[in-house]
Amino acid sequence: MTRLAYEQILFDIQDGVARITLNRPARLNSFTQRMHAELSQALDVLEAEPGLRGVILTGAGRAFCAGQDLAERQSARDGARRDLSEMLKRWYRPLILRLRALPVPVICLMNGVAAGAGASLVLACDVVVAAGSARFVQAFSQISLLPDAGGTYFLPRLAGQARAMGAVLFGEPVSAQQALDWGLIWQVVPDEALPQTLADLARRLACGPTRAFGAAKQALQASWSNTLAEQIDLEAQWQQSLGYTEDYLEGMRAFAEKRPPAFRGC
Ligand code: T3D
Repeated sequence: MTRLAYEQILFDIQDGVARITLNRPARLNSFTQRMHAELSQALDVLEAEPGLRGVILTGAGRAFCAGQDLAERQSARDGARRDLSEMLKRWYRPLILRLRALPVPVICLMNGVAAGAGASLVLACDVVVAAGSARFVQAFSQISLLPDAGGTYFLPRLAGQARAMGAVLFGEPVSAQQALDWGLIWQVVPDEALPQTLADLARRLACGPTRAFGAAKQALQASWSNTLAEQIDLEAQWQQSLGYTEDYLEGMRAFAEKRPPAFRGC
């Protein structure tokens, strides 16, 4: 398969932590087919990376992501109608499912506005830290669509049905503080603290108990559809496996020696 040069994303891995930056700032990092292809290629790399310890996803410039690039949709101008499910099946579905399935935390550093499928992408991440000026816009109803890329799955589960319906139908922006209050995100930080926050998050992932993080991610996802009994059984299975890891032994030693643990992610 031909490898693409990364033009619409920035992608690197340092100390086992991958950083993906959506990089079309003039178009608010909206999704094109090209960006999807590059993201897909980056995910191929991540899925094959045995030393991966976490992923941080962010956007270049003032926006995180404005959803689908509407300039790629010419139907209003040329009158042609298109099957919108094609893009969703080909690109958005695998993007969301692959990020959810990665065995390491995916952290979204939401540096600015997230609209349409960009908002759904944020909600698919395991942890979201937003800049104080960031906002969610459920832009879909403005162009007579419904939320996609998992938006109708994540929104009611995280915010509750009433807030999800209000936000989706009326499309009013949801500020970072409101998103925090609604339970959509984990933290809000001042805009000027974003570079330091990125560095801190990368360090915490690089030094974290990667296997335990991955197990927690998968168990918390499974809890949305499991019964209590199934969930307790799943916890026992994961705990059995984690109990044999080097990092568990290191954690126990560090506790006994009254020092911080030095996890190696194995
Ligand atoms: O089609 C399918 O395949 C189905 C899948 C659908 C998935 C979807 O995501 S549908 C939803 C698509 N997204 C939107 O409808 C959002 C459109 N954008 C906005 O509502 C606003 O731009 C924002 C609320 C995101 C930000 O507003 P603001 O005032 O901060 O910025 P702006 O001035 O509107 O935008 C700045 C520039 O970015 C502007 O270009 P210009 O005038 O400077 O040349 C604007 O046209 C451009 N831009 C913003 N969003 C998009 C975009 N260009 C292309 N596609 C966009 N989505």
